[in-house]
Amino acid sequence: MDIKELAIPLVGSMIQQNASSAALAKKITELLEEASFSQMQESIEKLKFLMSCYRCALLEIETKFHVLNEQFSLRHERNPIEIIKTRIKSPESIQEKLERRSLPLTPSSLEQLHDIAGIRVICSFIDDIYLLANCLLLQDDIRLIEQKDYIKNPKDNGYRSLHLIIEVPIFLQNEKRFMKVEVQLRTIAMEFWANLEHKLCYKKSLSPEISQLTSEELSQCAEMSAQLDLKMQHVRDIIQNS
Ligand code: 0O2
Repeated sequence: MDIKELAIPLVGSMIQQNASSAALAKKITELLEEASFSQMQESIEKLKFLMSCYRCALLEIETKFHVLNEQFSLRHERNPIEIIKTRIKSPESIQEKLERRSLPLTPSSLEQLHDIAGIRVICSFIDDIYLLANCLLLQDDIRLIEQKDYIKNPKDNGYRSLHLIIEVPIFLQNEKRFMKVEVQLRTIAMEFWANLEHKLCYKKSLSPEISQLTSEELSQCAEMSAQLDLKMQHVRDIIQNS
């Protein structure tokens, strides 16, 4: 219930009864506490609902990739997907991102983040990444919001992956909701590099000397693993065309 609906008649009747200002102040404090507690409860319920919607969206997208993998293996006798990982962003990471963007911790600002639900698809070869991404984006219930191709345009540190922000509908008891999901597609070699770089340096405040020493080495490793991806794809092409 709205605080005004509670407070105005109550405070009015207390004034009529000549209640002391201390009693009035106490009652108003109690009402405010009650109202903020119920608002907090309401926000928690909304957050729980939103997180459940993100989990449902991940289920939808994960299934789509399993279906594509299954179909491909029937036609080509090999699976383009090695591993699928899903994650819901941790509360600490959500809080850090909202603070970085000067947004309050509310359900509506949470909806402005695009990567609360994330799925990572680890592929065998580079061209499997584009094949899977295209197949997903051709599905008529998927909306592409944003695409970042860090394979064609690697980050300065050497990071490579294809990132898609998509919207997928989920069907609830009485409604259809479009939920955003971040899809990261990469090869085993890209995953190997990104996992180790994440452990060692990503978002860590290393000293300028250490950063300078390691960044060159890391970008060389990224270049080597990119070469490895190309060589493995070449070997596959020779075998496929033989
Ligand atoms: P985590 O811990 O993996 O969830 P922002 O999310 O605001 O930092 P932006 O532009 O929204 O930046 O995202 P971008 O560039 O598309 O990258 C988002 C995700 O890609 C990151 O999520 C990482 O998972 C991965 N990523 C991007 N750059 C790097 C990198 O240099 N090294 C590694 N190892 N991973 C990277 P989170 O939420 O930052 O981290």
